[in-house]
Amino acid sequence: STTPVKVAVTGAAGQIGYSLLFRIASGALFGPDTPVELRLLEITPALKTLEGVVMEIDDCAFPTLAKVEIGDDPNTVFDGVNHALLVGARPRGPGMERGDLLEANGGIFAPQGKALNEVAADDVHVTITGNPANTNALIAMSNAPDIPRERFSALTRLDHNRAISQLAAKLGVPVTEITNMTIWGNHSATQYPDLFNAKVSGKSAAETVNDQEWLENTFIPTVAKRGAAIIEARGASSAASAASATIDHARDWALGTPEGDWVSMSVCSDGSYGVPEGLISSFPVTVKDGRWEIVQGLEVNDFSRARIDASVKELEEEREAVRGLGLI
Ligand code: NAX
Repeated sequence: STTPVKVAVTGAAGQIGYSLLFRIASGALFGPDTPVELRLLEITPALKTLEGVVMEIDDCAFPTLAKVEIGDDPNTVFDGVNHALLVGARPRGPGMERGDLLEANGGIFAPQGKALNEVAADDVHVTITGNPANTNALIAMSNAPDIPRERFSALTRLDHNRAISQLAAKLGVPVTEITNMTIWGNHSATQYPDLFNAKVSGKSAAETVNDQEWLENTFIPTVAKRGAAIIEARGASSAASAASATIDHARDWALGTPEGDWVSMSVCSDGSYGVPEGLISSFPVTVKDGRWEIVQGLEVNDFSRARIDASVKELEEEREAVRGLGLI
């Protein structure tokens, strides 16, 4: 039989965890023939809740689930893990400034980066979902000098999926007709979903839509502010959709992207498209054999350029702030 793939999930007792763990255990990440071992990290006060979640996981009798371990020490939980999904983060509390938020998350992602550096498997792939995801990924990466930088990524796949869904709805086509979508920049309100390189049934999405007013004043803000709209409607932030996107991201990173298409991932910039080297920014990427590559040679028109630059500027400011705090 195959050796189980060890998958760590942090913030496992949270909202996203409650959806994510069951999907991973049921085989949604690596398919029905690959057993998985779950390694679940929580803070000490949440361990009892997590025990309850594990009771429910047990009760599903998932054939693909080999084992579940839980704990509050990253050095134990991350031991030998092949994939780490870092979901747990510190939300912005009342009166918290951005600097406070970055500092609080530095207190989570710096030690978790160090622990992964010490004990994770040599092939570890690290996905950061917890917000501010891009800068948390930068902090984790900077604290794990022995893990290659390309093994850290942050989640912009939810934004990518939202953009596909909005475009398909506008045109009245199935989501399967939409390809080559890109989210550029930061997972924040400044993100830029790009319809100029996206395709609908193989043709330019921007030309098919042929409505710059909709693109600019409806499509972009709807995608960028979707998280707030979900909170407004549901009374809680996106959870099942964020879990689903985390699965899509980790699965495509492990198993590859389809021929002719690409996905959006926030990865360490090599300077492509004028994004300063070392920033964790969202790009169009293809994946083969567990390695991503930024798609090269796409046209970036003036409209796109201005929006990408604005989002990247925000990432640079966040990087300056965490540098100032000594977190990277
Ligand atoms: P919850 O507050 O429901 O759960 C977070 C869990 O993390 C809690 O159980 C908490 O105890 C745990 N935690 C806190 N510090 C920890 C630490 N040091 N080690 C381990 N666990 C720790 O939040 P949830 O709705 O699950 O969202 C989790 C994160 O995802 C948030 O930061 C949220 O902002 C972010 N999101 C990111 C998205 C993305 O697209 N990148 C979209 C969805 C979501 O907003």
